[in-house]
Amino acid sequence: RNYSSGASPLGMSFSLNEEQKSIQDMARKFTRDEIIPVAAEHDRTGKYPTEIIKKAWELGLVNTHVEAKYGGLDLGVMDSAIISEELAFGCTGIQTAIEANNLAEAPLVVAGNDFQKKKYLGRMTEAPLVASYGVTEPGAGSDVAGLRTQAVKKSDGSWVLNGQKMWITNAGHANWFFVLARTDANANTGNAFTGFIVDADSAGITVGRKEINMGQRASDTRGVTFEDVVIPAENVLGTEGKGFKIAMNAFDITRPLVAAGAIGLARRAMEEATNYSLERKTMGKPIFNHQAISFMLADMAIGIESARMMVYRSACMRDQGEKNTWHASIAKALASEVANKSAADAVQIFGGNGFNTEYPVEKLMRDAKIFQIYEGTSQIQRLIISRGLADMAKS
Ligand code: CS8
Ligand code: FAD
Repeated sequence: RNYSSGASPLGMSFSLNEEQKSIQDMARKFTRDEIIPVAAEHDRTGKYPTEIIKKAWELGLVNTHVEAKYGGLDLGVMDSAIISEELAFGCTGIQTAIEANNLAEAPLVVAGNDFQKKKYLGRMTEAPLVASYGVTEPGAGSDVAGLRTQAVKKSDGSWVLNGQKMWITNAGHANWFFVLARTDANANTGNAFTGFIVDADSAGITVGRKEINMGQRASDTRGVTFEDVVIPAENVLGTEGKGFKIAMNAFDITRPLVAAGAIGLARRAMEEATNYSLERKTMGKPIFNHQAISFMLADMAIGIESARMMVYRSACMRDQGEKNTWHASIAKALASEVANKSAADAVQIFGGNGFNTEYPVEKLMRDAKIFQIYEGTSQIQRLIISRGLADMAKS
């Protein structure tokens, strides 16, 4: 056979290319030098990582998927996943603040027109701004079709937005919001909602207090109220009525990235626990030499390596233009569970020290929990996965 076209003789490659290796090196170095030294302080104070975001932005580690013609690096989901894992190794609170930009931008990547991309993605590459993705509400999180924020079209084509969003990451610092609102009371889900780009300085927007969360405390989460906010017609994203599908399609990009973040956290737990267990002695030997301990570490490696394969698979599928919703849900459900088990076991391996804030693993355990909740809970991922099974059985 002739493989001169560049195709792998095995049909599949498990190696990063040279560009991806250098992206990984850069993100790893940035995490080591800029995130790890300040992570505990941001966790303790809840201070938003403005300076870190600025430095990451200067290196191109933020807004990774913005196209070159709008000033971005035009990286793929796979490239972005490599960055997410590395940043998350340092602090998933800081990584979530950075990642939330990718989420806010994803609906524009999916459905934005040239004018919208130039204006709203372009400005993200001109200055270290942040943006937010506003879908969840106090009364509807998993059930996106149940959201109640409403937008009504006026005779001049502009829209008036009313409603309340909840748990919106970056809301206290956002320059603009992606907002999903009901625009047709009677249509089915696929036609009832419209996506809007809303400038954060529009009259009628009230941003709530920073929520005090269990973990990822560097990240900024708030409620946002929209009261008679006027949105120009040019800020309707894609086709009127098709917002639900745009919002869902955005998750096909970001769920692999969130899963990659969970893997970064799990890898940190594994490395911290391995190092500790090689040093700490009981019954005359390092605790690593008690099989009950080393097998917990082996289980972390099993989880991390398998979950990373699903992240890479779902990310590459998206980059190759294949529908990846089902695979992204598997990656997200698996990686978030691996992160939680690895962090809890790392605390166990550290013993009493694991329960104390002087050591890094209690933070990992608090930070891990949200991975099973945001970007679709573990139950919602299983809903998507099981529905997929039924569809496959019927086809
Ligand atoms: O409601 C859906 C769901 O996914 N729920 C979970 C919500 C969620 O994940 N929220 C996360 C909010 S953001 C967040 O947490 C940020 S965390 C902080 C930042 C971190 C850093 C990034 C559901 C339960 C899966 C679906 O609900 P249903 O109401 O049952 O709708 P469906 O019948 O499945 O679909 C309705 C129509 O939409 C189409 N659809 C569904 N999925 C997709 C995708 N792409 C395109 N279109 C889609 N993925 C579906 O085909 C239906 O269209 P029809 O034409 O009607 O057939
Ligand atoms: P609910 O939907 O009320 O679910 C409660 C429980 O019921 C969960 O265990 C759930 O899995 C389960 N459940 C619900 N429906 C089903 C079902 N059909 N079958 C089985 N079990 C079910 N949202 C945004 O839009 N933008 C953001 O930037 C954002 N950032 C967030 C940051 C943080 C720190 C947090 C906490 C949340 C964030 N969210 C964001 C919201 C997040 O996506 C939702 O909290 C999540 O989707 C769950 O929704 P809910 O909280 O309303 O829980």
